[in-house]
Amino acid sequence: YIIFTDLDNTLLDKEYSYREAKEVLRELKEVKIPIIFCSAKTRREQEKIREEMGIYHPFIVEDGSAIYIPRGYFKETKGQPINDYEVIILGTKLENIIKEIQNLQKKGYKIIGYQDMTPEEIAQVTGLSIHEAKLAKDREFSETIIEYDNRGLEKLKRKFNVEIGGRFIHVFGKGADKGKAIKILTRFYKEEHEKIKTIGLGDSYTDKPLLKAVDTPILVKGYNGKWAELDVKNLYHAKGAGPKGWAEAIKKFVLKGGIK
Ligand code: 2M8
Ligand code: MG
Ligand code: MG
Repeated sequence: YIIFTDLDNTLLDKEYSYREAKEVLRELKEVKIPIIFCSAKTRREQEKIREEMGIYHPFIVEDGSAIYIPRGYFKETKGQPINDYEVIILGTKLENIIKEIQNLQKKGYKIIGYQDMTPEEIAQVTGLSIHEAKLAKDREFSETIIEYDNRGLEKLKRKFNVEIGGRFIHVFGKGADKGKAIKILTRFYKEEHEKIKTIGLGDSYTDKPLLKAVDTPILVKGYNGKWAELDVKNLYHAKGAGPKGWAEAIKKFVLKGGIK
């Protein structure tokens, strides 16, 4: 198995902790099963989480806008070499999005995103620490919108993908797609290992393409006690919310009934 997972409210709980999945993560590392983050979070946010968890597999950032592959991870070079990574970009640059937002702001539409806010303000609305808020503000391919009017959003939709994330509105390039990024990575793994099966875990509407792109799709419960309503074939509904449901499903499908 390889595991594709969303982060916020899936592997991380509403306080951004993965405590409830820690044991299962340890076990997965022991059996060397790749865990691939696929999230709205930025490269820098995910790098911090990778360090904390000790996970060094490829990862998908900003709602499928780019795939970061550690250099030399696959036998062949897969993307554009940038620093320690080979990078495949599906989305658009942040500056293109900001240009359009500023253009609409000048015309009187209300659109307020992270780039209009200080790290302190971002920390306030998200519950991230100020350091984490800086990492979230340091975006490359998408903007997170906190306040808006619907007419402004409609205008933005003409040029970009505009979706409701966990709590906020995410604006990213039309070419970006969590599902497409997963399919590309799955192909790379299959070039090297014939019998790869994929499992995907998510909590919200933006995870639909992620869940559709894997063999075994898992939906964890939200913190409102409910599952998001998603039309995905063979969707397994984990009983727990966030990392609790994550651990439960991984034990059932990947570790086959328990941990050592
Ligand atoms: C934003 O993403 C979340 C999860 O989808 C949301 O919209 O609720 C992004 O800005 C992400 O980069 C950030 O870490 C997160 C913080 O809650 O908010
Ligand atoms: Mg989520
Ligand atoms: Mg997410």
